Amino acid sequence: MDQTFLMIKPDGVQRGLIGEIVSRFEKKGLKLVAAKFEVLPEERVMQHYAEHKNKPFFPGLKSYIMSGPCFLMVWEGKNVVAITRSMIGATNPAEALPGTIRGDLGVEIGMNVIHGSDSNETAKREISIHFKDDEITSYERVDEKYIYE
Ligand code: IDP
Ligand code: MG
Repeated sequence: MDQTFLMIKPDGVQRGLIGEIVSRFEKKGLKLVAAKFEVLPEERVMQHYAEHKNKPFFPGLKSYIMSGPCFLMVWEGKNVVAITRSMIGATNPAEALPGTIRGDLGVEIGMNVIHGSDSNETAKREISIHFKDDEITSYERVDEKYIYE
């Protein structure tokens, strides 16, 4: 099964949106296989956002992402990367469609509530930055036979 790395950012945590966001993925039929709650250490922020380290917005992004605890998760499901990216919506919440997490819950690009991996390769890389193999569980959800054909 495919896996992805999703993370509720400090604004989502501070605004009390963890339950709302987790609930959307649960109801979709995706499976939570790992989670932790922490302030990201600088070293992992640098690895996670390596592709953006020379962008003008990077200093602001780094201080935002380290400004409080994040809720880090690994979710599993068929096509989970594409499904969760579409549920999350466009990077800028002002452009994200209603019905998406960013479209419903955010206003500005610098406070866009949640991170989601953008490809299977990125997902593997990001999961390995934030989780050890033995922190990821494997189990059957009882409703799986009514989710997958
Ligand atoms: P994504 O989160 O939708 O994949 P990316 O382009 O990978 O978007 O950017 C990573 C994160 O960097 C965004 O989610 C957002 O928090 C931040 N970011 C991207 N572009 C800007 C910007 O122009 N201003 C401020 N923050 C930005
Ligand atoms: Mg990205």
